[in-house]
Amino acid sequence: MNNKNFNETTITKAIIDEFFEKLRSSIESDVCIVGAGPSGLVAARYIAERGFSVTLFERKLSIGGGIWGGGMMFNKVVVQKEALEILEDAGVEYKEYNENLFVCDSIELSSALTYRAVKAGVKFFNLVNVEDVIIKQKRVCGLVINWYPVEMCSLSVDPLAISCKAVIDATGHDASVCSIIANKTGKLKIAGEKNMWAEKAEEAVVKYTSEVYPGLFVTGMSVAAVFGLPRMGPIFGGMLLSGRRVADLVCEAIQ
Ligand code: 48F
Repeated sequence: MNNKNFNETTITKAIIDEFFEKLRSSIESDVCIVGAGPSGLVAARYIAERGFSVTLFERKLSIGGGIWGGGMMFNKVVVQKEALEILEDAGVEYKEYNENLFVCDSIELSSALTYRAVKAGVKFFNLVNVEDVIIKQKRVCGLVINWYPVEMCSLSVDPLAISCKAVIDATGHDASVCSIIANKTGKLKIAGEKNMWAEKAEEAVVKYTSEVYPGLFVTGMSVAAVFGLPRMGPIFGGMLLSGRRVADLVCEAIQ
């Protein structure tokens, strides 16, 4: 039996055709987000829902960043009251622990945030590492990308470049994109995250979510790294609220 509509090479062509169409349509987008943790996923969804094209790069195989592991691999996620609206908007169920704190399942949260972002039209590229930015006229206007396994294996392979109107650093504790700019331009300072103080950190991470260099916005734990805020540990409301806030700021800036 030889069915040309259903054989190995046709399956291969289907993957290649569809992947390259997605890649080609992402060479120029409105917003690029680096990092698919809670803050990046929330930002991606809310920006895409407002009609902007959003491309998200995640260097790991899985999407979700630090959500999966909950706290110390106990896969439950704690969220404060202020962020419940975002859980509800994603269709995530939660349980009241006390009048301030609520608990949801980390697997459900990670999957739901990812699903909502996909359905909003966000284009995801996993296994892709952002290794540099493009700066023109003192403004970030694109990213330099390569396969993460290239970096893991220290291969000498040149990257590719893509352009956008705004970049969001949602890379968590690393603040990868901000660090690149700090190292190469000296125009941004990374203060470094401080010791744990959950309540203070949760408030501050939302307050300091902002544009830190023309064209570059920061959200989530990267905010704590850049501004020297305390870490908050395994509570995720601040990450969700920071993602929603950066979405507002970026949409306002590029409209
Ligand atoms: O760390 P991560 O989940 O970021 P977040 O949104 O959330 C932090 C919480 O998970 C947790 C916490 C809660 O209170 O403190 O830690 O700030 O996700 C960041 C993602 O960015 C990816 C990394 O693999 C992770 O999945 N990432 C980091 N650098 C790069 C990158 C890079 N250069 N290119 C692509 N992806």
